[in-house]
Amino acid sequence: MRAWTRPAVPTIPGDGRVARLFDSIEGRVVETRPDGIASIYVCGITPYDATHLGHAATYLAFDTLIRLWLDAGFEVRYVQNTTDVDDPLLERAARDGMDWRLLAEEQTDLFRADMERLRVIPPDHYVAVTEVVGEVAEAVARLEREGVAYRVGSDEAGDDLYFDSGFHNPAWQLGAESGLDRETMLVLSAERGGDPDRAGKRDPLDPLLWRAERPGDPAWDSVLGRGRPGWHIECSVIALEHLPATITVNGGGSDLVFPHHEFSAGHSAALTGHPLARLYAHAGMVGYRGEKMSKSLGNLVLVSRLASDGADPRAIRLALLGQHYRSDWEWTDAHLTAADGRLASWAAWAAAPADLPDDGFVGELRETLSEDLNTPGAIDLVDARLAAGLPATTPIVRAIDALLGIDLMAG
Ligand code: 5CA
Ligand code: ZN
Repeated sequence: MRAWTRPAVPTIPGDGRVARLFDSIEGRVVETRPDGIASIYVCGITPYDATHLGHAATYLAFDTLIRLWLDAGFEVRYVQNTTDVDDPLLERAARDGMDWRLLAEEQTDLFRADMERLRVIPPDHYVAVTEVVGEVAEAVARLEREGVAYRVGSDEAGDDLYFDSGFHNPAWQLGAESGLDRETMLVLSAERGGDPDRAGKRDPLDPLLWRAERPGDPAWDSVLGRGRPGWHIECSVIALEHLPATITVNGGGSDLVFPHHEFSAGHSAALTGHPLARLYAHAGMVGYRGEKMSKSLGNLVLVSRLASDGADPRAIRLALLGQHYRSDWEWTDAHLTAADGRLASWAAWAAAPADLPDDGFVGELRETLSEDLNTPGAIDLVDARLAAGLPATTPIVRAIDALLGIDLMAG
């Protein structure tokens, strides 16, 4: 599938730094260790109610990581999916009396336009689940042959297939990534698309790999008969299709830690014998009016709405980068007002940059950002430079563009 237009990313003088990042398994900030090529898979949207500020904040976090890797001279390979067939999307389409394909297409278009206006670097491969149904079915069939997937019969349809989360694999163990106890896993599984109460499973936590066709449900012909993919396996298969068996970073929001990332990693380990990723990174949740901003609650602030109300996309970007990616925080209009003021003063300061070599500031910016994507710290550094009456220089203006994605000379 087509992604979106890549923003220009200037090069900056001097050497970039290898980014350090909080790893959910280790529970601490560690060095990202790209193996020559830096590979990353970030979970994409389920295309409805796109693009709210929570989505945008998560993609901006990984955009910052990619910008740091590029600055450090790595070749980056980036893959993102879109969950263009799944229960929540189908439910929304049914609620609105809309064809689910049309809803997915419209919302994916809107998402692309929003990513482009926020100058987010696009993935090299942007893959819809509906493009890989055959590959998913083959992967599930292989897991069944190897005894890691099993069938659960249903009255209304053929057999569904489930993943045996108790299988023995040196590259994966249930709970290693999330660090959660069983009770919490059961609660989250029920809340986030799982079906712990379904009879006939080996373990209530075992996730669905393949759903046999039900009347009125979208389905595809495959080696498993007619049906459609489960949620976690789509990300394992799409990542494996375009990236090495063990990628540098697997990313998404913290609501994906369990069950989604835990099981994507499990499926992937079962298919390859290797861990899915060296490092699992999770962005905090953006809230609005007292709750997590979410499609199910409907407490959304959309990027496209802010833009059509006249917000400069650079100010939206600056407002989101003003919070540390790992914290949970709440959006208010004041964030945008403050970012707008900051953008205006930065742009005035940078209007005629001095053509001087860097005086060490770019190094400080790199060092700050490379320590777990400290974007608020980087913004503070620029603010402090302005407050001190020090000039904007060409290297600094280029660094703000390359690393923070904000082109102060535009607009
Ligand atoms: N399609 C799946 C992933 S395979 C999915 O979770 N889609 S989503 O549309 O619900 O979310 C897209 C991305 O935005 C995910 O990485 C998710 O973790 C993140 N996200 C969702 N809500 C928020 C929020 N309120 N704050 C920050 N990130 C969020
Ligand atoms: Zn995913």
